[in-house]
Amino acid sequence: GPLEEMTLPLYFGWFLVSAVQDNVRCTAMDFLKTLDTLEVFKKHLNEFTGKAEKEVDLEQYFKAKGTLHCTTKFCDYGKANGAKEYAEKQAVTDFYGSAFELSLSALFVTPRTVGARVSLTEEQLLLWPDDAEKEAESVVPAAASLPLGSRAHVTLGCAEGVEAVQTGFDLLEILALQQAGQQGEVAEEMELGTLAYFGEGRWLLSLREPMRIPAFFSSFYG
Ligand code: 2AM
Repeated sequence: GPLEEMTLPLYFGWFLVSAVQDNVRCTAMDFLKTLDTLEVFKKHLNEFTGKAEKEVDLEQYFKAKGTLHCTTKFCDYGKANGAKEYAEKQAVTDFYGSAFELSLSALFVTPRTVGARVSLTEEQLLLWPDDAEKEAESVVPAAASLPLGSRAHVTLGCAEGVEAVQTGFDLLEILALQQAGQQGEVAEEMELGTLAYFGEGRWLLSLREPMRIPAFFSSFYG
């Protein structure tokens, strides 16, 4: 009946401890503030605005999307493929409510989304669905050939009208380019790390020091 169907959440994931959410948000905001002042960014500004020489305030351009988390499995209250199987996985039931440390290893920006790449440990990969990358294949054809966990990220903001699910696709696109041998054009050495440009408005800041963030594995019902 309807009650049974409601027992599965909208999604499972790691939820950043609220005390560090502001930290991560501030780091991202500082990055955006710096990015849109860089000459190398301005040179490619039309990829964001559609027009040459217009200014863009990236902090306004991206809208926040609620509580910061790294989705492991989008269940859509049970309607998504494999939702029930995921919820019943041994690791999922064992680790439900447990504390983890997430490693945020890069920040990325595209005309659609801004996010943080999460580099998962072997233990964290136990909670990662086997088909998370393959599921993105229709959007990012090379996704299925990327290592497990490649899609792991925290959505930090989306452009007007863009859904959060896009953030993972944007990350996979950049990683697929890297896998194909494109290391991106080194654009700037920043305090936080090295900024590389991958064309079509795609920017990746590899952090010198990954951010280690406490997070709880849990679920969100909405
Ligand atoms: P996100 O993981 O990129 O932030 C609620 O919409 C949450 O589920 C968001 O965090 C969103 O994206 C994620 N989400 C929505 N649809 C999804 C899908 N089809 N596959 C994976 N994650 C999805």
